[in-house]
Amino acid sequence: MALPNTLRLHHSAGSPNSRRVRVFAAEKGLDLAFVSVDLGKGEQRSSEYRRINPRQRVPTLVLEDGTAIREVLAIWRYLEETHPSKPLLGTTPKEQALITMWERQVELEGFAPVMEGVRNSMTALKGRAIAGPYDYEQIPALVERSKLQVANFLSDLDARLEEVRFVAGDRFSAADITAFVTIDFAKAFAVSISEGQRALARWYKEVSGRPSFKA
Ligand SMILES: N[C@@H](CCC(=O)N[C@@H](CS)C(=O)NCC(=O)O)C(=O)O
Repeated sequence: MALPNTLRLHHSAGSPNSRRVRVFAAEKGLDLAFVSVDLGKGEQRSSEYRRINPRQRVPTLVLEDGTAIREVLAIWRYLEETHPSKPLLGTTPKEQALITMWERQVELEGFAPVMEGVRNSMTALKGRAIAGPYDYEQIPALVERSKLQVANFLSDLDARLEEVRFVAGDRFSAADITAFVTIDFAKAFAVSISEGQRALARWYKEVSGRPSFKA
């Protein structure tokens, strides 16, 4: 469904959180107007962007009336409610609860540790270990723990995918989006699917064939 692109998504090409929204929108066939925020140049901290998002992070979805919605989960919820066809957050109460449960598990046990590891190790992020309005020094000791958490996450996900086709069950959902983005993001952190993780490799191959993941 191509809609007039009156919804503006402020995003960054290299930001995994932005990608979670771009893929979600692409799955639904939504034609958003993309506004690029260059994180390397610190555009998220400019006074112009702070007027849109005082938390100085991407992504932010700006509606026709100027309302700014930040936080991936809030943006997803808005897009799902306003464009319910091709549901990604579930339709029945049970399905919605299970997708939320799996998506949160993936975010907390996979995505967040990758983010923590990357932010505490990259030279370019020195003094910026946590995204947002405040500066925090890196804690290098966290990096090894993050790698361990990510390895455990991949192993748990492999076991889950031995039982089901997609992360939350038999249908593709937002939980798959976060899981896939996490695994791609983890490559920057030198952690990837290992040889014996066949179910995870099968799922990754299937999901990577979806055109939305080019977004
Ligand atoms: N909880 C936020 C996280 C957003 C976030 O951390 N975005 C990162 C990019 S992936 C960011 O804006 N970083 C800016 C910075 O590092 O200064 C969400 O769900 O949108």
